Amino acid sequence: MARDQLGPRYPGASGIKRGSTKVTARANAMKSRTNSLNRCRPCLDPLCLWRNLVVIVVLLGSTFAKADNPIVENIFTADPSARVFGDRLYVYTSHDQPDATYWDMTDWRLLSTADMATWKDHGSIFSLKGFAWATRWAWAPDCVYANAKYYLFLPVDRSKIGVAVGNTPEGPFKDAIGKPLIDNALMPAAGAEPIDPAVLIDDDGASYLYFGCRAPKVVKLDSLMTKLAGAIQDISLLDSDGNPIVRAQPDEQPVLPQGYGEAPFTFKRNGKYYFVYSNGWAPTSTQVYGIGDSPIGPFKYTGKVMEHAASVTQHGSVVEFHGKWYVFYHTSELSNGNSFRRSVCVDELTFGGDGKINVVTPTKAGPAPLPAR
Ligand code: FUB
Repeated sequence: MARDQLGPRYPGASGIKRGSTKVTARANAMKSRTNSLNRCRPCLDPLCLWRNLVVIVVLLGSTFAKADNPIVENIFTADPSARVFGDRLYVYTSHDQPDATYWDMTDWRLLSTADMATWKDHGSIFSLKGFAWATRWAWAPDCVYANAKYYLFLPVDRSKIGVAVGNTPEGPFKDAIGKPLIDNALMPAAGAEPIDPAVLIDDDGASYLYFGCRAPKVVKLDSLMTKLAGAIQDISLLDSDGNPIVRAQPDEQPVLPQGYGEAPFTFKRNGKYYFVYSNGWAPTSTQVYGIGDSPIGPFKYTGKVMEHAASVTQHGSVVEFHGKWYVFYHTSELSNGNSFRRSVCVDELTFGGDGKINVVTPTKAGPAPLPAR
C-alpha cells in the first residue's frame, strides 16, 4: 500500500493540548533567547556579559538533566530504547518536534547515565538526511552492540527500516547498506506497517529483529547485522489460556488487555524470553508482556509491565543495569496531553519469585540514584 493511502494511524490520537501552556511558554522563551543571541555581537557591555552568562548556565542545565520524571524537559523525546554499554546506560529516543501536530520527527537523540540520576544529553545522533532513500517520520529507534560496532535500527516512512553503524554508542553513524534493511514494498511479509524495530542478541550470538504495528514480526539477522538471515515470520502471541490472540485490523484497537498494538521489545531473564509490547491506544492501554521459551515465540500473555502511562502511545523498554531492572516509557504530561509531544521517563521494575513482573506504577520521582562507583 502506498504511504499516502495509509489511514489515520491511531483511533483517538489527538494533538489537542489540555490545561496550561507551560511548554509553549518554554518554547517561546527559547525562541526569544535565540533571537537575542542572533542580534548579539561580542562586546564588553556588562549587561551583555551578564546575559551571555545566563545563556551559558541555561545551556549547561539542558546538557545535564535532572533525575526525576521526565528525565529531559528542554526537548520532547519518545520511544525510549535503553541499552547498557560498558558502565553506562544509554537511551536511544525519537525526537518529537516542539510544535508537532503529527509524529513528523526528523532525527533521533541519545541520553545516557552512569547512576540513574544525572543524565547526559548527547544531542542528535542521526537524522533522516543520513538515509538518502528515506523521506519522513523518524520513529522509534534501537541500538545494539555487535562485531565491535554499534548498530542503529531506525524506522522511517512507516514502511521501511534502515540500519546505521558507528564505532561508539553516540556515533557518528552512517547508513550501513545504502538501502532499507526492511521495505514492505519489496517484502510483503513485513506487513502493512513495519515500524518499531528492536533487536535481541541471544546468548548464542544469534540476533533477532522484532518490529510491526498491529502484526508482530520477527526475522533473524546475519552475523554482520546488516542482512536478513531468513524469512520474516509472524510472531505467535497466545492469550493467558493458550489460545491465539486475534490480530487487530488496520485502524482497529487491539482487544484489551492482551491484544497487540506496537512497540515490541524482547529481553531474556533466567532462560525465558519476555516479549514486551503496547496493547494499543485506548485510555487504559499500556505496556504488557508474554513469556516464551524461544526468541521467536510463541509468547503467552502474562500481564502488564506497568500501569497506563499518560500518553496515547505506550512505548518502552526493559533493561538491567548494575543489578537493578528498569522500565522506560514516555508520557505526554509535559505538553499537557499532546500526543505528538512526549517525554521519556523511567521507573524501577522488580520481578516476583515466579518470574512475573510486579506491575510498575509510573512515578514523578523516578528511580533512586545508584551508589557512586
Ligand atoms: O513515535 C512514533 C510512534 O508512536 C512509534 O513508532 C510508536 O511506537 C508510538 O510510540
